[in-house]
Amino acid sequence: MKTRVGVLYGGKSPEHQVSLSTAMAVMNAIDPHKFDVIPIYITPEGQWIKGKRLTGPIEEVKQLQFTSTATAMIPVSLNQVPASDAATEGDKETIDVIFPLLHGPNGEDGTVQGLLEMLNLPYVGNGVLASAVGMDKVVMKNLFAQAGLRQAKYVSVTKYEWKKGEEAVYDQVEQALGYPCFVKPANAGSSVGISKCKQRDELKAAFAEAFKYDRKIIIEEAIVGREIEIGVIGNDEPICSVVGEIVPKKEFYDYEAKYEDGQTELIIPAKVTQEQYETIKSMAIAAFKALDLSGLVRADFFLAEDGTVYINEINTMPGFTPYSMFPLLWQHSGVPYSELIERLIALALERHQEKQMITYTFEK
Ligand code: G1L
Repeated sequence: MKTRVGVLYGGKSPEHQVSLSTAMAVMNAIDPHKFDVIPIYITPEGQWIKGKRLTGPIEEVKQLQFTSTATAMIPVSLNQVPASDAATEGDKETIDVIFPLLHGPNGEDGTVQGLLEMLNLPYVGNGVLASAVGMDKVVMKNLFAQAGLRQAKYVSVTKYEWKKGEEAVYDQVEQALGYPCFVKPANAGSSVGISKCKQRDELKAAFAEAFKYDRKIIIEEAIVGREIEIGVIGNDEPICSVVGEIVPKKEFYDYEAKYEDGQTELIIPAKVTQEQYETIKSMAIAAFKALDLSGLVRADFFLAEDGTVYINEINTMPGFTPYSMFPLLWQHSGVPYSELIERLIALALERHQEKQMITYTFEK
């Protein structure tokens, strides 16, 4: 019996298109001898539309952008696919596991994961808590600090505190961090509203800009160094990939640099010493445990000129096309794209089975 994978993509998000092309790559890479693929599209308006089971490769993303309202579904019917929608007669009526390829406020912050938990459906990737934590740079860094992980100094400010006394807040930031520093909305889903500041005037403008996107912002000391990333997969026994380096062609890795071709160069494996690689691996595993991650994560580091390793952030839903850093790291570690997808699905099922053994009621 083939495992039935529901691939969930699209969504009310600025990354709708990224999600579509990622979903196409994932669906085309899934081994059709082992899996049935059921596409589930969330329109930019937020409507859920389930497609028929795939019977061949997808040639263009257009094929995934269903418009028919005939198959419109409410999310809670995810685990009861109507027989009338089956691609062939005799199609089993359930989905075994969901592959959520969604980004932004409803997809990466734990909300979709929560819905899937309520439906008791296994899903690939991180759970509710880890997804939510990964979405908030301040909470993430507070947990890194508690785990004793070396990181850049940072300060968090709410819009309320800022409104109450702007100058006092700037003084505090200058005292704690100095220049240059980065100002970012705390919400990690947002690649907008980020500035690098070299003096007070720029700091003021950066605050105004970042507060357009969130009620909480983070100001970080700028670390001079190389950007090194590593992939981690697993549940209770996470394993690490080789490391990769991002060489930005712009001053810093902003929204455009991230998504426009040719704006960054990836070097895999990155040239680091064995000792640096060991440090990065153990910090990535420590972060995985501290944040209660499961399935996968991409952990991002700075390697300073003196060789000191700083953790920067983790990404619970990294770029996932065959040309993105995370899949490439695994390819260079001996796990090709299709196998990576299979392993992630197996980890999802394993975590779900473990969870079924937990007792939620008290019996007398
Ligand atoms: F399901 C996984 F494996 F956890 C997963 C989910 C989402 C991996 C990678 C992603 N990434 C994305 O969804 C995106 C970055 C392409 C956003 Cl649209």
